[in-house]
Amino acid sequence: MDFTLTDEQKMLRDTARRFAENELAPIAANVDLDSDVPASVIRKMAELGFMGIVFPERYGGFELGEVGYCLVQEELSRACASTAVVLGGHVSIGAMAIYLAGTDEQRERFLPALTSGDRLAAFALTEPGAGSDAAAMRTTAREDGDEFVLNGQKTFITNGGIADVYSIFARTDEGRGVRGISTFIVEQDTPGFRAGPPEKKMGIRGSHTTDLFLEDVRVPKENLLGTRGQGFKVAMRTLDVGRLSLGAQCLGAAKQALDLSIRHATQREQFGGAIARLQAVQFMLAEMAADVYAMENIVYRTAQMCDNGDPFGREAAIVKLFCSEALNRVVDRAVQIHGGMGYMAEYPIERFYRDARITRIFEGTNEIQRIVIARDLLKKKMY
Ligand code: COS
Repeated sequence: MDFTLTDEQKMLRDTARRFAENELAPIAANVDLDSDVPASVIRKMAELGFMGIVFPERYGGFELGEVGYCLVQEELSRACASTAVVLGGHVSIGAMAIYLAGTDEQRERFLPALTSGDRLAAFALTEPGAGSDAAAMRTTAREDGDEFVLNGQKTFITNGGIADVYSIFARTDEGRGVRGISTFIVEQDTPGFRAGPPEKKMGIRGSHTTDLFLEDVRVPKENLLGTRGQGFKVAMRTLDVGRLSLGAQCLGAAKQALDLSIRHATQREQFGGAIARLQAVQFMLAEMAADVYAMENIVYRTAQMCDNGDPFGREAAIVKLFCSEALNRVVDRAVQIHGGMGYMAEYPIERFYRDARITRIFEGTNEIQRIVIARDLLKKKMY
């Protein structure tokens, strides 16, 4: 595997790094405190082209692939997990579902405004009674003349209330199980469609997470994405991509937690010298570095597989599982190395620790990732 970056990829990474260091890091504590990623930050990401990295030029994108997108997610996540999650909800799942499932006409109709960042996207699969068991969804879409009429409730939706365009999954055909689910585009101002208030969360507080309510929401048939009955597969294919780039978010946060820990260990003095001279601290730093190195390798290897058009569903689940567990180990050790200071909200490590916890849950719990991995192994009867 060749991990050398092209000049374009290096430029993209450097742009993301400068933006993260100069514009995100200084406000990240306030983003958390105010539970809001400012609209100006989202606009700036759009100006820098982050919304279109992964999509083809013909839809207004830059065609820099998942590798390019992961580089950006990694850099943003070093500074502000909430901002990375807003971008992820928009690119990796919201707009991605339209790209993966849409016809050419639908892609042309919706993607340019999303790749430019003029409009923000969200992905709505989860329901109060359908979390890990996504196929148990009860939201319905009934055909009525030239329209579909949607009714139901979605929950825990990233970018809820601030997105303009929602990829929504609903049951079109009762009694057909996973083959009775379809994907629809619902625009924010459609009558009968509304978002609930933002949830109060342990971490990633700056990203908005809301319920969505659909009461006789009428959408034209042209808003049925791709083929009727294929919605569950659309959701699963989209989540493959989302899980991969979530690995890049974990990687960025872990690298930053490690760097902060190295700095603290070399500056903090106890028992007559820097705590970095103590083997107990060195062992923690070494374990953290081993996790970061492994994360970096599996994220970019899998991103390359995705860009090459190779199947990568099992690998994406491994990336999600490993990187989220590794990040949680890393931030736990980072708090330990920082001691009392690691527990205080005054220092960024406390926020990194809270922000990390969700990565083991969203985009499919790690228990679900284990199921995806094991099923694939058993289906193929080999590694
Ligand atoms: N790509 C394409 N198709 C896929 C797929 C993938 N990654 N994964 C599954 N499918 C297909 C299967 O091939 C099957 O199609 P056929 O019936 O034609 O063979 C269909 O989808 C149903 O798959 P399966 O039988 O595995 O469905 P299950 O109901 O058992 O559910 C899990 C599978 C548990 C893996 C799924 O419900 C899941 O991922 N749940 C977690 C949901 C989630 O991640 N939520 C996060 C919130 S959104 S941010």
